[in-house]
Amino acid sequence: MCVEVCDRMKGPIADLTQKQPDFIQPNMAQLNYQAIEDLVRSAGKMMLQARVMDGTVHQKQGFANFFTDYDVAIQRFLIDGFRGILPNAAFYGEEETEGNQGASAHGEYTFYIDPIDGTTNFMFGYHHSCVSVGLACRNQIVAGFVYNPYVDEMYTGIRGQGSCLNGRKLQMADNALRQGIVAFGCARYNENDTDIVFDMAKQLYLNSLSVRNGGSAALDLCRVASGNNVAYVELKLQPYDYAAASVIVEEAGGRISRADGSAITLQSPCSIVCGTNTAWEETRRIVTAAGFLED
Ligand code: 2AM
Ligand code: CA
Repeated sequence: MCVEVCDRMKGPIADLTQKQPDFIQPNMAQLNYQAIEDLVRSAGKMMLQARVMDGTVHQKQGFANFFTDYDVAIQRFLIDGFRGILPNAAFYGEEETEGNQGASAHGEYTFYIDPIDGTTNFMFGYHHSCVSVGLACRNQIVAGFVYNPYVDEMYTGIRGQGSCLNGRKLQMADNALRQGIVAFGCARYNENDTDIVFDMAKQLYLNSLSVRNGGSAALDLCRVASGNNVAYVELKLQPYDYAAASVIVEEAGGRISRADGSAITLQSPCSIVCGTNTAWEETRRIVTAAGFLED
């Protein structure tokens, strides 16, 4: 439960007047958000106990596209648990496990699950990975849960009720690019855009305090919500990478969209630009100037 606004977040408050789409109010009686949060936290603890050894790492299609036995085990654990919390829900997860319907998931409620976001970090001991779970009601994300077990940080966002970090309410100040750190993602499976990514990264670097490449889209998005970063961009991500964090960012007063400013998609991959109102606009201009065009 959220209790107060972090000191760091005080300052000019983001202008929310530009973006208040009608959103679905799910039947709250059906939803046990605390049970979902508890399960996500338990899944995170499974990451802490994992020992990534030879034989537990596997390759998916494409270069440097890995999954481990732990990605699969955690997704199984989550789907089993969510079935008990919200019977008849559909599942769009990253891994191929029983119950995962992928992009064809279609239901009154759909869980978007990335059991380990930041799998490469997880494999190489970076201690910067998370469990990411978004819940959609009739194709609109209504709640998001992102848990980093290494630092015991739980981000939550409930549509219309705000977002929190470990129970403290988040409210972003409207800082410009030059006032903060910008993270960008560049997954190796998206090599077509390599030149654009690094042209863009150079401009972000020159127009901000500095740049970072965190390796976990969900955590980089949540760092914007908490005010620790001012913007985030990645040119191709899957819905389970950003679904949960999208509501956390928006409820903290931030912006998230595709690079051209249009709404993010939940059935197919898209580019993601996120930031304070000001930094989001500045970042989108830089991405466009670097020559990026959405597929
Ligand atoms: P992952 O660790 O769950 O794979 C890093 O640039 C970001 O891109 C991470 O959030 C990472 O998520 C994501 N990413 C990397 N390769 C991916 C793939 N093949 N499919 C979806 N997301 C991917
Ligand atoms: Ca993953």
